[in-house]
Amino acid sequence: MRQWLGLLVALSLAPACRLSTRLPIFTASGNLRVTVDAWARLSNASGAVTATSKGADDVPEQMRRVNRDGLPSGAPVDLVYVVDTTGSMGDDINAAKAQMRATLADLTRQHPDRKVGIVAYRDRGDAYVARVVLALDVDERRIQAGIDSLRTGGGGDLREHVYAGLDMALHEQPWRPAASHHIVLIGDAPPHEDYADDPRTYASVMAEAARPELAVKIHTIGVTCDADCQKALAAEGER
Ligand SMILES: [Ca+2]
Repeated sequence: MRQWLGLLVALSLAPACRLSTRLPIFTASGNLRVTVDAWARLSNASGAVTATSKGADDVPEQMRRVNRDGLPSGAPVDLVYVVDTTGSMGDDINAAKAQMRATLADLTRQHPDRKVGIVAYRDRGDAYVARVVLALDVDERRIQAGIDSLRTGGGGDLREHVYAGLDMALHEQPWRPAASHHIVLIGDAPPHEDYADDPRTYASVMAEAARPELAVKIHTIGVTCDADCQKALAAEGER
């Protein structure tokens, strides 16, 4: 039965695969589709950019693509990276670190009045669930140092506490009232939708992001699932 379902979903994805090579490899469990859909659900609501990396080396290019296609020209810009720092994200974050100088230079050229902040998130049971790594800052060295300080670990099950990361960025960053507000979410696993006792949900973050005084666009960069991630996907499919 699972094979038939897998075949059906694979066939339904086939036209999209012809249109774009950026879609990650599809697995028989169907859960990767869950990740892609969860990301699009976050970014489509506000007309933000939905990007998918082809692999770790493609992450910096996708970051620059969001800057090019997702930010308004001629306005002050506040941009907060909300980053999954669980174990499977190591090579993707290293790629972002290595090209952060070029990415920032690119951003500054297009948007001279810009501030950048960073929020890291993991999951329950890890060293932290979410934390502010850098409050919105104009200084290039501090932004680079913030990115360089990101370490990966933990994660446990496949899903991570994406909504805790977004909630922290929305509530605990010093957004400038007159700036255009943007989150760039970078991760490879879908959000936990099963934390019934947690107020941080899809509905809560979307409502907060849409508040007129805040008006934050949530752009997403879905990271291609590496070997560890594939193993976790397969495990979830068997539960
Ligand atoms: Ca997890």
